[in-house]
Amino acid sequence: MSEPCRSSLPGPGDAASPPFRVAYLRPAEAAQLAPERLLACVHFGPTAVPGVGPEARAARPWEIVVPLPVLGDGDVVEVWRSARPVERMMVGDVQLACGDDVAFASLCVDDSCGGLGLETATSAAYRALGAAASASGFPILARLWNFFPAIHRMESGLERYRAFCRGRHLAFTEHFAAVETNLPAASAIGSRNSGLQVFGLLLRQQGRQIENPRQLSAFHYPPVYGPRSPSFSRSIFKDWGAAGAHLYVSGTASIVGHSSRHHRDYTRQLEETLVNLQALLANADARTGRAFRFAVLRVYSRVVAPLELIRARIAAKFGPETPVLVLQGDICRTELLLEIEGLAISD
Ligand code: 3EB
Repeated sequence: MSEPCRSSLPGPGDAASPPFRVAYLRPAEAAQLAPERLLACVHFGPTAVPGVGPEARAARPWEIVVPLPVLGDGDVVEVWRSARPVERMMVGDVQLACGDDVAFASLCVDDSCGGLGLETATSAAYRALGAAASASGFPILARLWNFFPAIHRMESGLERYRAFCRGRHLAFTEHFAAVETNLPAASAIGSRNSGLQVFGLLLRQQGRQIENPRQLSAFHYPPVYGPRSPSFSRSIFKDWGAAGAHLYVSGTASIVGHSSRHHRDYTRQLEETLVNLQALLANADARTGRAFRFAVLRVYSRVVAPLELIRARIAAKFGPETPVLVLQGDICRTELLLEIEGLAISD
């Protein structure tokens, strides 16, 4: 991204503004922003917020660091800006920034939960998140990111991603009377940092779950992929009235039905993933009467990526103006080489 997109930052007093907007900025640009309206600044690339030591860090609770390498570009900050000033609070271990209609929640826990394992750590993290969401008046989990190390390593006889899915499923089962209709859009990525990091968007009022017609819903995956299916929706639609609408699009890979396609073929996996994203957007358009386009796209690549190919294919499918961030991170199935997620908007 040679020209970070700043056009989608809201102007003050704009009645038709959605409650927040998201843009990719350079660290130096993000550092200039007044904190009052910052829901979150997610730093990609570095292992620490540049120029901010541990003590100053505590004074800047909106800063989140995801130390996945940024491919083909310098460090990038994803800025989540509220249309209104935010109120910050801690509920248990969960840091919250609350606007009028949306809140941003984040927590980072020991991914071994003091030796009990990732499954226990995950259910504890999701219990804390559910409790904080309810207590803050933003009970809807709309869009969540999950990062933890060694996603494929075996732990107590189960791959860690599958242990994570089991812990998340348990917490959702306890928290929601009906799980399948309350699942957030999500991404789950293998990282290099320690700890289980969970963060994302909470809402006061429920959005609408929209699944992908080319893919079996992940929460219906058969047991061959693990003892508990992954608890997420393919996307969540949120209508902001005169200010337009958002579609929060989960990490999407080269999966058709429930099967991974094109093992070891990067180009074909990329193409299948883009067709999946197109099908999801078309389904959202059909169901909501909107015309969605991607405001930001993020690619997670297991290997150092063919950047020219990725940018060219995304430009061809979704327009040359679409901001794209490419990160190196591990995807939840070993045969999958990449995954793409995004935020789509409509007027
Ligand atoms: C897939 O479609 C790819 O476990 O939260 C994508 C997005 C994937 C989210 C999750 C997993 C998750 O199954 C993997």
